[in-house]
Amino acid sequence: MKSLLSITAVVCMVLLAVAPMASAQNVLVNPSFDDPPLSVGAPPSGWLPFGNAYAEALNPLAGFIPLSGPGLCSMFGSWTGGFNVSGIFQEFATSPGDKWELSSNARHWGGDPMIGIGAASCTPNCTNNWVVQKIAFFDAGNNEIGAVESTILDGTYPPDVWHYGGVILGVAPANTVKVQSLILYLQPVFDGGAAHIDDVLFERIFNVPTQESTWGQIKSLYN
Ligand SMILES: [Ca+2]
Repeated sequence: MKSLLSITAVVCMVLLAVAPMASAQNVLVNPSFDDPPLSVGAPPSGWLPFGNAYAEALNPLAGFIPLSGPGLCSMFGSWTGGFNVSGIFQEFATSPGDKWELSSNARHWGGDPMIGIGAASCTPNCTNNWVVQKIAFFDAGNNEIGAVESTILDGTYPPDVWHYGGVILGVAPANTVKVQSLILYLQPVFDGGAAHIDDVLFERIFNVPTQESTWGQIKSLYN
């Protein structure tokens, strides 16, 4: 028969073994766009930008009101006349089955607003701009093999306030070697308006054992 001391020790070991793995943490560099340089035309430090996407410092006269810290990311269309995309992303190694969550915050300024769906300029053919947060998975050939995304801003969102975009979850499909977290500004034609982004959270989610399975392992020590 096991001594009480040894059982206690084993139970403690089991509890440690089944405790949640290291809690998920934000893997993004400069997730709040507060790292320098914060100047007109500067790319957001730590991010890979394309099209029109820039770090901006607090400047109420230009509509730059960060959600937190001294900076934010501002993005807008490229005005090419055809469908175009501006944005920012960061990428990380990952494996099939890995779970990733992304959330972000977006705002547009009343002095340079995006146009709402249903506005006069939206008829008969709506060409309004919108912004999405996106998780994309890639194989070794750099082919996008899976993605999830959600709209975080368009002209129907009230201006001059921050909007939390909610959380999206992506699970890496077979053959995944890389994941990207992206914020994308989509401009179908010529509509204007800038989107401001702040406080992006991208984290790998680890499975946490259920209470039932934990208790089951502890009970097994006494059988
Ligand atoms: Ca910030």
